[in-house]
Amino acid sequence: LKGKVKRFLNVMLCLGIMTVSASVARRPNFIVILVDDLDETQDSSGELAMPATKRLLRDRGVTFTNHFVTTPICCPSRVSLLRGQLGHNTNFTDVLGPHGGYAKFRALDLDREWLPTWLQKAGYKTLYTGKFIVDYTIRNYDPPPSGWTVFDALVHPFIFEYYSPAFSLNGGQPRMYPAQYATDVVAAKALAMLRSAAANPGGQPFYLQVAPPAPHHSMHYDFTASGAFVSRHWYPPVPAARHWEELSGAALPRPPSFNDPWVSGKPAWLRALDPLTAANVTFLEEIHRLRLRCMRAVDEMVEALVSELDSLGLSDSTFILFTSDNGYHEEVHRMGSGKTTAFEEDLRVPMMMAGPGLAAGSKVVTTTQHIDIAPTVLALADLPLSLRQLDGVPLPLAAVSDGTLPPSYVYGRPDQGPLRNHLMAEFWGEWVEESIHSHQ
Ligand SMILES: *[C@@H]1O[C@H](CO)[C@@H](O)[C@H](O)[C@H]1NC(C)=O
Ligand SMILES: *[C@@H]1O[C@H](CO)[C@@H](O)[C@H](O)[C@H]1NC(C)=O
Ligand SMILES: [Ca+2]
Repeated sequence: LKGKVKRFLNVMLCLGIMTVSASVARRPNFIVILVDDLDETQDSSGELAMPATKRLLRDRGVTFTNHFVTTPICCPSRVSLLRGQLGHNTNFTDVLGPHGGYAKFRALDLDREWLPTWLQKAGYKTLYTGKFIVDYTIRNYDPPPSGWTVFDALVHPFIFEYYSPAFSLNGGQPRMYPAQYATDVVAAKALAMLRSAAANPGGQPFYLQVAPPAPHHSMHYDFTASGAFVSRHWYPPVPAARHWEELSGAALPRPPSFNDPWVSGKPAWLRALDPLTAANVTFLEEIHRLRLRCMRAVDEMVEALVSELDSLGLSDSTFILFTSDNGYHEEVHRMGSGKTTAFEEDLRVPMMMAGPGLAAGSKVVTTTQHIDIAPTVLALADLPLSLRQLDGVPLPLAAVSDGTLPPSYVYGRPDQGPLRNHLMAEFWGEWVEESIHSHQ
């Protein structure tokens, strides 16, 4: 293809009709797939549940083997990712108000300076579908966050209803998809967005973020007749009917921290936990299998997106990333299932990236974090990184590149040095046990 482009440009030059815009390389496209609560340490993101994702992203691209979130819970993590900024600097530190929630997001104007806005100013089409933040609801959906050409997001209280999700398109009246499977609805929307971006006669590049709510627990809410909140309930995640019987032999790994027998020297809240019973473990293993089965539909979605990219001829000009908003723990350190702790299970997440110039099957071992994703997108799009709010640095791609990354692509910043050997993680709020034994 490169040869063809060169020949075409030569012909244009000979004809003397080379225009200025033709001499500027087209900026790359991006697809960022952000799943919900997928761990890296407990085998939920492995070959078993996601064979296509591994084949299409790991084998064709780069795996980041030490990638961590900065805040191990969804909403702060999602906002940090899109602003390239740590939670104590966004000051968006929780799921709901007063320290998080959509009202606080709006009050802090967090969508004035963030990745979609920067990309949009540079001529990108910016597309979003799936879960944005938990507190984007059937009441506050309008106005939607700014910066998106199309914003089609799940709305609370239907975000974790796997079989009847509801979405608001560009701040419009929420629409429910009764009996349809959430991940499949997100996949269909993402594919439609991809096709329409590809068909764009203006040739604008695009940034597409796809955020299925899997494999998060299912949640149901009770309200009074007048709409006041009464209570919320956690239930196990719900796989698509076609995957219900799969992976019945899958088991949780048993690391040394499994049902930790040595809790002395651990934090007081952890010492206060009883050891898990055999019944607890049986239950948690079943949750694990349900999580894996939920990832089967995500795997199909990834495969459909990549094969659509291939057939649209966009694989050579599109970077595709796969990661999760936080990790997850089950039955380690005596905990049941959940996230938000400072344990590695909750902080470490899968991170794969494929695209033009990235060596197939390569690995980056340097410590990287979600705050590095926005700077990476900016650098690959050849946009300035001078924004003061960026706490992250572009991902270290030089060693895994075939030399065709933009010349301006530099890992790190002069004031921070190239190599990071630490990670930063912070969390404010309450630790919640998500198992069915803890209805409250
Ligand atoms: C951060 O938000 C909290 C409320 O969640 C507020 O009390 C505090 O003043 C804010 N901090 C800054 C620096 O704005
Ligand atoms: C373990 O089972 C006991 C008894 O049913 C229950 O009280 C406890 O909450 C369970 N622990 C977890 C982590 O699920
Ligand atoms: Ca999450």
